[in-house]
Amino acid sequence: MMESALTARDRVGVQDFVLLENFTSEAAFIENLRKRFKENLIYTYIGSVLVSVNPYKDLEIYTKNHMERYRGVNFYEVSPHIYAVADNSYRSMRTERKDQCILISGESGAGKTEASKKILQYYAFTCPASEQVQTIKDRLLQSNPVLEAFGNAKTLRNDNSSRFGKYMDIQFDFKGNCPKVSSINDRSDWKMVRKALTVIGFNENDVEELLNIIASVLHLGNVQYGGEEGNVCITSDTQIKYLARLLGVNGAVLTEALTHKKIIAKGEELMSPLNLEQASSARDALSKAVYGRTFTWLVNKINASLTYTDDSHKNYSVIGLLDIYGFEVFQHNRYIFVGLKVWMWEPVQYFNNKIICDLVEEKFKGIISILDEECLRPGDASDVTFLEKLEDTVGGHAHFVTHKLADAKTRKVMGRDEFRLLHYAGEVNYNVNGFLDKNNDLLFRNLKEVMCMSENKILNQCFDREELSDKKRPETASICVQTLFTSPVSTSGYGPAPFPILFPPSLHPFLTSFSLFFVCLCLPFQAATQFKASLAKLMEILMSKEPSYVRCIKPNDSKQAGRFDEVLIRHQVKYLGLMENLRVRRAGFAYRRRYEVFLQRYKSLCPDTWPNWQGKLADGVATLVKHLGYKPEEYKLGRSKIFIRFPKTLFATEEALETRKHSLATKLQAGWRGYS
Ligand code: AD9
Ligand code: MG
Repeated sequence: MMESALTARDRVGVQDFVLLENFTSEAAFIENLRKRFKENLIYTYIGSVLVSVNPYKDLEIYTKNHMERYRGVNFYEVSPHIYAVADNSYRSMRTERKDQCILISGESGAGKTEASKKILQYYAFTCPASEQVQTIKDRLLQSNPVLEAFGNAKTLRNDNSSRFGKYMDIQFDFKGNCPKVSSINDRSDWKMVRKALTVIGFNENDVEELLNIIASVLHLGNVQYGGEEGNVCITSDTQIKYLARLLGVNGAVLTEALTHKKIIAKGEELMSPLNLEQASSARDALSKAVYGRTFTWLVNKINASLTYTDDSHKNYSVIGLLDIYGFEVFQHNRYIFVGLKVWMWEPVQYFNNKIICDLVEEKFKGIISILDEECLRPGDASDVTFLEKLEDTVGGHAHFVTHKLADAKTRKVMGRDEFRLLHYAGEVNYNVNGFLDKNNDLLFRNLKEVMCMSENKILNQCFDREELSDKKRPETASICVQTLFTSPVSTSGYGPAPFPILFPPSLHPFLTSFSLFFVCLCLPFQAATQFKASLAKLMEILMSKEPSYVRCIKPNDSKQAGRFDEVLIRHQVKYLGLMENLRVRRAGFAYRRRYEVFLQRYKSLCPDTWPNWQGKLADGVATLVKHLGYKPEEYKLGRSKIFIRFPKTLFATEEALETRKHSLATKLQAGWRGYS
C-alpha cells in the first residue's frame, strides 16, 4: 500500500474542486485547473468525478510503479489519477458485487481514447490471468492498434481521431493473486498493426485481402468521370484495372455498374446511364459501403477472437468502458445527421437536453421524421423542399434556425441551403445538399451485385447475396470488445458471443456531444433508426451499472503542450456541466464512504473500535463518529455508507489520523503495546 505520499507539488491548488473556497466562481475553477496544469498536474477531482486536461506530452505518470501505487488505496491518499478511478471501480465491484461502468467524455482530441487505454492497461497489469485468459487479454490489447489503424483518422482536431465509438465489457472473476503481463505498446505503426493482426488471429491471406480492400477505397477516390451528360464514362482504364483486381471483380462489369443504374421497365431489366452527379455519388457510396462493411467485418472478427466464457455459467462481474467520438464542428456537416438520446443520470435539470432530442427525433414532428417523409414523397421532393418543410414544421423551435428565419447577424454566417441546430455544446450548421440522397440507400443494386461476385473472401462476407432479395439493410458496424480479466480459470469452454453495440464509423465528419447528464451520439443518417435501437440497448446496459465519470478537457486547438487556452477551456467547463457538478457535490454530502472502508481507515481513532469492531458495521461507525465529535448535521448514516456533508469534517478526521499514526509510530519505537 502506498504511504501518504502527497508532496507539496501534488498539492498545488486544490486536488478536489470541492475544496475550492470560492466554489461558485468559474474563474476560480479555471484558475485551479491552470495552476495545476502548469505543474503537469493534469488530474483534479470533483468528488469522485475525474477531470483530466490533455497535456499533449508524455508525462512520466503511467509507469508500472504508478500502477502499483494506486492499487487498493483510497482516493484522497494519493494525487488524482485515472488509475485511481480504475482502481476505485474495481474495488467497488469487488466489495459491492455491483457491475460498474466508466464513462469518458469530452470533445474531440480531449483525451478520451488515451484515458480508456490507460484504464485497460491498468487492469491488464493489476489483474491476474490464466494462460488461456492471457491470450484473450493479449488479443484485447492488440485490438486497439488494429481498430485505431482502420477506424481512426487524422482530423484538424485530433491526429488520431476515433471515427467509431467503442464499448467494452471487461469481465472479472475473483480468484488467486495477480501475475504481471508483458509490457503494452500500442504505437500504431504498420509493423505493429501487422503483428497485432496476427495476435488476433489473422493469417497472411486475411491480411492481404484486407489491404486490397483498403487500397481499393483509395483507388476509388481517384476514379474520375468524363464524357457527356447521359453518356458518362470513366476517364482512366488503368484505375479500373487496379480496382477490379483489388476488389476481385470483373472490370467491365464494374465499369458498367459505376456508370449505370439498373431499372425495370415493362417487366424488363434495363441499364440506364447515370449523369455525372449520380455517378460520382454512386462511386462515393461504394467506397463508403466497402470501407464501412469491412470495418464491421473487422470488428466482428475481433469480437469473435475475444469471446470467452467458461461453462460454469457463472455471472462475472463487469466493468464497462465507454469511449466515444468527441464533439466536432466542421465547415460542412452535411454528410451526417444527428441521433440523440437523452440519458438522465440524476433528476437535476441543468440543461434540458430533451428539447434538442425531441427536435431531432420526435415521431412525426422531428427532423428525422420529416426527412423520412420527404424521401417517401413521390414527385418533386428535393433537399430544398425538405428545408422548406423543416421551416414550416419546426421553424418556430428555439434551437432551430435557417437563413430565412435568422436575424441579420446570423444570416451573414449561414448559407441559404443550411439549417442550424443550437446544440448545448455549440451551434452547428448543416448543409441540406445531399440529405435526401444520403437518407436513401444510394448503393445501387447493380453495384451490390458486382460486390457479391467478389473473389475477395472478406468482401464476399460483407456483401451477402441475400441482401439482394431482401430489403433489409446490412449493419453499419458493430463494436463491442469483450474480454475477461480473471484469475486462473478452472473450467473451460466457449459461450455466447458478446453483446454487439452499434457505433457506425464514418469516413466523414460527424458531431457528438456526451455530457454528464445526457448522451448525444451521432451517426451517418442512413443508420439512424438502427443506431437508435442499439443505443437504447447500450443505455440499458449502462444504466444497470454503477457509473464513474472521466471528463476530458482539451487545453488548446493547436495540439500544443503547455498551452492553456482559457476561452476554449471555459467553454468546455460549461458544456461538460462541471460547475453544476461541483455545486451538487457541495450542496449535498461531499463524501460518501462504505462503512467497512470508513471503519477500517479510522478505527484507530476510537478505543471501542480498535483493533476491530465486533458488532454491526453501522453501529461501529456510529460509535466511531460519536467519539470523533461529529455533529448530527455533518453526517448521515445510510444503508451501507456514511455520508459526510462537509469536506472539512473529513479533513479534520484525516488530520487526527495523521497525528495518531505519528504518535503511534513514536510509541511503537519505544516498545509500547495496546491502545492509549
Ligand atoms: V476523438 O473524439 O476520438 O477525436 P479523443 O479520443 O478524446 O478524441 P485522444 O485520446 O485520441 O482524444 O487524444 C488525442 C491526443 O492527445 C493523443 O493522440 C495524444 O497525443 C494526446 N493525449 C491525450 N491524452 C494524453 C495523456 N494523458 N498524456 C499524453 C495525451 N498525451
Ligand atoms: Mg478517441
